[in-house]
Amino acid sequence: MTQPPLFKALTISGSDSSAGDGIQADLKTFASLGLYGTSVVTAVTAQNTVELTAIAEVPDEGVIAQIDTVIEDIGADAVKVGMLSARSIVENTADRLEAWGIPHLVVDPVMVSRSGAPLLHPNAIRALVHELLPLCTVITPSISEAETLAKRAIATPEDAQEAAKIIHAMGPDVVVIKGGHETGSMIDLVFADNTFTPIEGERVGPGATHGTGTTFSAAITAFLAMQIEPLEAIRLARRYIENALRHSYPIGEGHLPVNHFAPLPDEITTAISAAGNVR
Ligand code: PXL
Repeated sequence: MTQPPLFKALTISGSDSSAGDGIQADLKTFASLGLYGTSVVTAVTAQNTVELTAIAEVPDEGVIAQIDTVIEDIGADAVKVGMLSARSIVENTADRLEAWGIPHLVVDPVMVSRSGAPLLHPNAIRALVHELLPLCTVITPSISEAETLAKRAIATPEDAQEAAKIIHAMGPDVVVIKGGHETGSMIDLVFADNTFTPIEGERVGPGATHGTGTTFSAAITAFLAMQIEPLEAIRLARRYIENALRHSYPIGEGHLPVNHFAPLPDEITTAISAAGNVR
């Protein structure tokens, strides 16, 4: 009997002790979409739904060993990078991913946590742009992250288009500037193949926001691992995060964690079956 494919996705990111964000959100997303998820921890954060109280970075040798050990044996159909914290972690991650030749790389250029704590040292941004972005398939900045990367303010849709072009020129095949965290428009702007595609989202909330950006980029990674085309992967990931937000857990005193295991919309189960994944 031949086995159907079991797709694998790797996340390289920080641990969130409240399990709504970071590595834990990534692994829950991968599992709920039927993938085998693996993880490389870059930093251990002490977090709850209200605040982030401490960060302990994993030493460089530890990060390198985790990447090499997982990929050598298990491999990865797609990789996601989230919280990298230090410049040396950015440099080593880029070096190892380049050496292994990853098929799809999603970069979520997280810079501050939901509660406002720094997740990337300012001196690491250059390394992110020059070493990681040339390897990147899809990058998912928020508006403020896009402003930092493109070094220009975004006040209008035209500004966002300009920023997307600037970031695209740094290497990623597809740039998604997320509208979700801002008030007003909920439109994600996608730039790929010289074309802008707005992806309309439903605004869910307020209140449930712990882990939204992380879960969105993890879901894109999962769909890319299933060999789904980037634009469709982004559209499906939008549906996935909306559904997870709608069913968020009433936990803690702060931002509610999204529910990764909410029953999936038919559109998503159909896409997973069509991709041939086993769930
Ligand atoms: O809000 C993003 C975030 C928060 N905390 C941890 C993370 C990330 C994103 O990757 O890793 C630990």
